[in-house]
Amino acid sequence: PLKLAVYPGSFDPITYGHIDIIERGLKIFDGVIVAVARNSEKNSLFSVQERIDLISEILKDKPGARVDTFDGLLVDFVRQQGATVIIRGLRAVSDFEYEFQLAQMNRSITKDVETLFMMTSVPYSYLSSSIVKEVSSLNGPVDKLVPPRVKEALDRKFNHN
Ligand code: COD
Repeated sequence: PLKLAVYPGSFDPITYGHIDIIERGLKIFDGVIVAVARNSEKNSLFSVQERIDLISEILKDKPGARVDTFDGLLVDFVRQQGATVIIRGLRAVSDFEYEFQLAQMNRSITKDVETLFMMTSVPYSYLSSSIVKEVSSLNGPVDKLVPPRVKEALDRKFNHN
């Protein structure tokens, strides 16, 4: 049977840090479903649809990966998809507390879904969607942090060029 993993998040917007985790996930699993949480719409820069469009553009040359959205409980979505694993990325120690809480809560809901943590790659260890939005809003360089499509979308949001 196919081994499927869900990589959930806000992806507001997707960065090279996320893409690195997706590519590494694809080496372990037959399929990776990048799942944009609908509950992350409030206080977001990009709408869920805009985030999906950017992600599908990036995934089009990655067979095995696809993008979807979910409402409600993550573990319910994971089971609906026939997946058994949630992939999460870990950067600094500061990620640990939140990730630990999320994984424990999901595990208390169901034992059918396992959370797998992947350490960030060194070049992306300081990279987050929030820092990208801040740098871009101040018209700073984000070329090494996000793909060109995402940079264009950020420039449009912040009325640059
Ligand atoms: N390097 C490595 N990993 C990274 C990097 C990087 N540079 N940047 C981000 N990541 C990782 C993050 O650590 C995270 O694991 C993942 O990529 C996605 O990041 P974000 O910031 O887009 O996603 P979050 O943390 O906002 O996602 C939170 C969820 C949407 C997963 C969560 O809110 C959720 O599950 N919501 C659904 C409702 C639910 O089920 N709640 C109960 C669960 S207890």
